[in-house]
Amino acid sequence: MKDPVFDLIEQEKIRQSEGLELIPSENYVSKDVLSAMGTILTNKYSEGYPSFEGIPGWDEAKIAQEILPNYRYYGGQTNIDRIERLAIDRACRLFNADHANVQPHSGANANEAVYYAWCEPGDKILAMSLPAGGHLTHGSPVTRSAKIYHFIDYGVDENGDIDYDELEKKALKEQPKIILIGYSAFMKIPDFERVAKIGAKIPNCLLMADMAHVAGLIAGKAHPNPLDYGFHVMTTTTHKTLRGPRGGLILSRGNVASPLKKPEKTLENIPILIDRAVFPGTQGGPLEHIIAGKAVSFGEALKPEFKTYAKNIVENAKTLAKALKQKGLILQGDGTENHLILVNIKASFNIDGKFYERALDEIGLTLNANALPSDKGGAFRPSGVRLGTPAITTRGFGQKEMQIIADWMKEVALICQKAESEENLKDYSESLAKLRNEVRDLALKFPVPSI
Ligand code: DSN
Repeated sequence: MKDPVFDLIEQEKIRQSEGLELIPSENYVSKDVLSAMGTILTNKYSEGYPSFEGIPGWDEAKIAQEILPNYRYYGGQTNIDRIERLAIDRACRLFNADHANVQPHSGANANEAVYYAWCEPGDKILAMSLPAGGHLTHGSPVTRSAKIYHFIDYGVDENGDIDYDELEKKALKEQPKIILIGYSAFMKIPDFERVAKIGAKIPNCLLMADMAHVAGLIAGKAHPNPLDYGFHVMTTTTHKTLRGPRGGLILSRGNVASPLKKPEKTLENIPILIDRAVFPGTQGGPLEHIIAGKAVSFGEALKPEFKTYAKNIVENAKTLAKALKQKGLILQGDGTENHLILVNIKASFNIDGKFYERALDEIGLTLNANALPSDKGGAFRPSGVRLGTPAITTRGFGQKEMQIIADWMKEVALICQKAESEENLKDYSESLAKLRNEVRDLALKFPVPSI
């Protein structure tokens, strides 16, 4: 009997094809990325690293042919080393970095490895608070890191921008070991230069940027790169705007050398400290099938057409934000400078984010309820919803389709307003079914690349 898992995968293919993905942290990989992931590379153990020695910088043809020296704990690495080395070199080119560690299994693992590389238990880390738009891994008390390190937070001002004065005041007072700029619900472009100047006043302060959401925009030159402004480390996931496989990545500036020798804790040695912190510090065997997928996606992001893609993501987000505002939806920060939009649906239509998320799901628009800064509704009944344009831009959506999505979102908000509760949505099933058909018709005109 066929394993029912495969039927469920087929169902999920239909859901993805017939619906529209508006969650700003999701995307659709290419066929090539998908093929690289589903390979026999999953059979191999390869703890350790390929060497950096004796290889001409960024000569892909040579890397693909030459037998590389390595620091691995298992034999049989001939092909694995070349694949991982291609991933590392492409990542460095893409983000203008001296070093890349492509092994983190996720963004959370990448962040944890950086804290472990640079901090001792009890050291201070200054990061954006979760309600302001920061991420769980930036010091939420429910995480392991928060039990080990001492997180201090900064927030956003009334315009939704980082409160740089607060950040500076706290940084100078607390003298943190890390200043972290990163977020999962923030619509502005950070002033990296200003933060780098603040960090330079604090001895041995590591400047870290968690750019998981905007890494693809940085790669496509539609967003500034923190490493160009004096930041030492940038972490990211590889599956959001970057459009690679689900996973993590750490980019850094500094000396690149053997991870075997224990280096002194200096900012110049950050690449080696990070390698040691990923393996053996916090992870075991790397997922080489996923690293192959990362290598392929980085190759795609190095192509000129990726710049167009990144530009279109931002243009679409700005158009969608404007259209939503025209329809009476109130936006946190009054709009967006990146790919992400945060709607205060409570203030707009007096409905909560979870109710609105569920009603939009009914018509095939997927986004997520999200707390707003100083939200009274908590994580389960927040006042906002978060949406974004990376996935629909991959499908080829443009300005015209943004207007149509804004129309649908307004119609569903009005239905929710009239229904007043989720149970009463059944009274509007005809209207919702009509919208569901419209979403499906449009979605099918723009196929998902890997399906
Ligand atoms: N879960 C991701 C997001 O949706 O923003 C962040 O890790």
